[in-house]
Amino acid sequence: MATRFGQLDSRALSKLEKDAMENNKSSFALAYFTDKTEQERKRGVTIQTTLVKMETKKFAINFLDCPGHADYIKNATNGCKQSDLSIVVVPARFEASCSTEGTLKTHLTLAGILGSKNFIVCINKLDEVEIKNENSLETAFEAACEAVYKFLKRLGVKREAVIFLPISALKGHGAVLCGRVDYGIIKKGDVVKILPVGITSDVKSIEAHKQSIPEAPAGTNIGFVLNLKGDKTVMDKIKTGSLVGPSNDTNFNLQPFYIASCKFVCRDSGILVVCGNITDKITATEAKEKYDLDVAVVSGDKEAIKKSKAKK
Ligand SMILES: Nc1nc2c(ncn2[C@@H]2O[C@H](COP(=O)(O)OP(=O)(O)OP(=O)(O)O)[C@@H](O)[C@H]2O)c(=O)[nH]1
Ligand SMILES: [Mg+2]
Repeated sequence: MATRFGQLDSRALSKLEKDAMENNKSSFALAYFTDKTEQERKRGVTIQTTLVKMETKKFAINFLDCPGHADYIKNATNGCKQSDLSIVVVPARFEASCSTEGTLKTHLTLAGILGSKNFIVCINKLDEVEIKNENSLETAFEAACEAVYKFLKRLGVKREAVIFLPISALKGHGAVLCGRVDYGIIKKGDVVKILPVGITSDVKSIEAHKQSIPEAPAGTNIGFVLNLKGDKTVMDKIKTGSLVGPSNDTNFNLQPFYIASCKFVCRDSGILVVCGNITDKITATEAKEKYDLDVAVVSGDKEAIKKSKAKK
């Protein structure tokens, strides 16, 4: 959120990474954004409630990061009593948090009693859930949602007042790309290349109409997960309008290829399907001026672009 709202640019993030590394706490770099005191940073625990202001065109949001540790519930109360909406982060392996020793119930009760009418429940650390079969992530997510909602229901919170989000805050859980297969067949396990960035990855899973499918022929609208290991720098390079095709076809001009626009787990999606056979050159400027594409499309079939724009 802080990155999106312009509060944390790459320079500031590098500084946090450096500070966290110096304390042997490199996995806490992002937490250092709101954990600012020496004690918090050395221990890797939020102690105080920290305010960060974020603004959109329409809203000014006061974002309060509250501590989760049992010793600092008093400090969390200060944050809870000022909140209209609570974002609750629960690990996908939720058992400890939901047990009588865990603090989740206390936090939800505080938030509910002290002012929050609405909740966003983020089920986090999905990367830690062992993938035993294709549905296991979904099953883990749903089980965690159910466990959390049990508490909220007792507080009289309606189901419609809760948004449940699957997240993997540290690394992301692979990139999910969406688009329409225009040519050929895309199969689970295929090694594909994304243009223009030239990133190669294998296809971990394919979904159509919320069902996992082993392959998708031309004409299918699909979402497919790439095995990018949540590498943010790589994922940020994949933009709306990217092309996805077989990795062994260096130009994508001989073989059939797939087209895709991009979205990521837990990010807003800007979906736009672009391009067709690459038979003609088109520059990024031309793409912007003629077709209003924000990507550095290096080459593409102008007719196909026109067609896909018309389809939107
Ligand atoms: N594997 C994994 N670890 C994560 C994820 N998100 C956070 N962590 C790790 O969990 C640890 C705690 O992260 P924090 O951001 O401090 O968690 P918090 O909820 O703010 O904790 P407190 O405020 O101290 O209660 C750090 O080591 C993070 O790197 C995730 O998605 N996956
Ligand atoms: Mg914290």
